[in-house]
Amino acid sequence: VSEDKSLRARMAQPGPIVTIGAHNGLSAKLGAEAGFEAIWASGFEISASHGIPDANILTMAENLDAAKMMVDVVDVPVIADCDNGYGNAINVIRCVEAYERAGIAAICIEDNIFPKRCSFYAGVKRELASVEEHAGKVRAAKGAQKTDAFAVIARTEALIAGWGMEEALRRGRAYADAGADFVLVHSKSKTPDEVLGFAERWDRDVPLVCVPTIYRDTTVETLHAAGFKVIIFANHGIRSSIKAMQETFATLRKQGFTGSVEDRVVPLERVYELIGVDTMKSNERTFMPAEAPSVTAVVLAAGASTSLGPLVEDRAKTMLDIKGKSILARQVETLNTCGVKNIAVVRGYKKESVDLPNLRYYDNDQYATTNEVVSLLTARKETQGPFLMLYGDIVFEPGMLQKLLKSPADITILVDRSWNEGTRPADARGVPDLVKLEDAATEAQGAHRFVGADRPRRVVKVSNRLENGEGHGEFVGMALFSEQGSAAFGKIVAQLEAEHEGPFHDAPSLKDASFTDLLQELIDRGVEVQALDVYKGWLEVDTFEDYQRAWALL
Ligand code: SPV
Ligand code: MG
Repeated sequence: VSEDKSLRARMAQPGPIVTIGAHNGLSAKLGAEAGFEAIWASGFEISASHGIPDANILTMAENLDAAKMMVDVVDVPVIADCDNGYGNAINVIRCVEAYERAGIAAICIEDNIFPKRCSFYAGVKRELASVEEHAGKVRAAKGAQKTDAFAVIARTEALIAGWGMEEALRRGRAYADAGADFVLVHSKSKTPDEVLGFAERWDRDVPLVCVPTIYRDTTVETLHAAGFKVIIFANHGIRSSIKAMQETFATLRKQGFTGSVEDRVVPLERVYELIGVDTMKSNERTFMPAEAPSVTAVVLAAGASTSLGPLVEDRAKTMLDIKGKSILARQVETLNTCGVKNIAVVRGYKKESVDLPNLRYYDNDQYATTNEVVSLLTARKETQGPFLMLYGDIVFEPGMLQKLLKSPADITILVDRSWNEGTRPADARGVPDLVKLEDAATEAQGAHRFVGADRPRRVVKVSNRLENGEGHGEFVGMALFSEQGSAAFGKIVAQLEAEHEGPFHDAPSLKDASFTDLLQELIDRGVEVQALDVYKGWLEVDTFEDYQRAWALL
């Protein structure tokens, strides 16, 4: 027992040690918070909290577990009610060893025979151990403790059993003489006369303990003045909680809505405070890897498709149905699965058809005369922090997105290294956005089969005008911007808007620019853009043939 949790240390100080009964960690915490000097791990409360009588039905181990819960969460001494020591002197020895090891300040053992009955139950068999036997248990307990800080309270039930004052005093003295640190005299008289009378005749140096449950109008001051050092309010915690729960439950049952009991219950925050959620949070911050800031997805879905004909007569391309689900619905599902919950969609062509729930919408009403960069800037608000740019007409495997989201780089794009394997017939594909990488093995060297390594590579060029053989892969239409990446993006875009005139990379002007033109601008201005390899697993629905392939693939 540490010094501050020791009852013996506290005993040397003046004034009463007012103790509150508890049955678990939470009730012990409330007791300590209310300012009680010690916690009484009450057999009455612990049994009641298990829903069973206080009659040595619970084992020592169960009582010890409850007491340990208390020791673990309070800084005041915990006094454990150990009934009759769970058996004879031999049981008492093990009891002391176990409780002292657990950090309990003191145990209390009473002279009931095993199995005991709660002192207050009327009409139950009540037998006391002989004074010699109980004094022997007290000696056993004192002999078993390892440290001076530990204390043993010997309790006599002589008054409870109706054996009279003389017997109570005889027993109290015998236990004090056997080495008890305190003597508890228990009474169920409605007046304090018995315990006050006992105290008056007490002729040992050993301090006294009482439990004023039935003589309920006697104050701590009176009892302390009479000679009681420790005063135990043994069971008022659990009794008040029974009353509170009963009333709350009855109201809830009747009213059928939780607001009906809001004024009877503590706010959730009070529970969090009691159990130390703040400490847990700060420990999370200190000891656990920081979570990546949450990413917002911006889906570019404004453009009108020229080559899908009647399929997109009444809807935006992103709303094309593939096996019962639109492209956008599939994207949202995958984004959510990967933990991306903030999703913004830029609409344009047939914007009213894009109406999935829980998304934020931005409209590029100039979609017919502008391109991706303008669309992206329509949702500028969403690009202030980490964001993920996504074309609205791609379907892809979740693994690709997972891989991209893990990238530590400031700007990362996914590049399909299988693009030139002929999986997309030349006549069916649009003009692909090709990506040229630094240090990448070229197709000519036959090394592209070894791609897919997780090592990111720097993008040198991205364009739909790269010659065959010059590009190493195809831009998949997904790009991730970190906090820094989005800051660089924002700064450069602002400059471009203010100053740029004339052609812009592959586009005749900034307003006609695609996302890849913007990427090239970032690269040309020295911003590093990294590529992560993927190998198939996605497709862009641009033509009728793409659409057919999507049906076949999914
Ligand atoms: C207890 O709290 O379990 C006690 C005190 O032993 S009393 O219930 O009053 O006996
Ligand atoms: Mg008890």
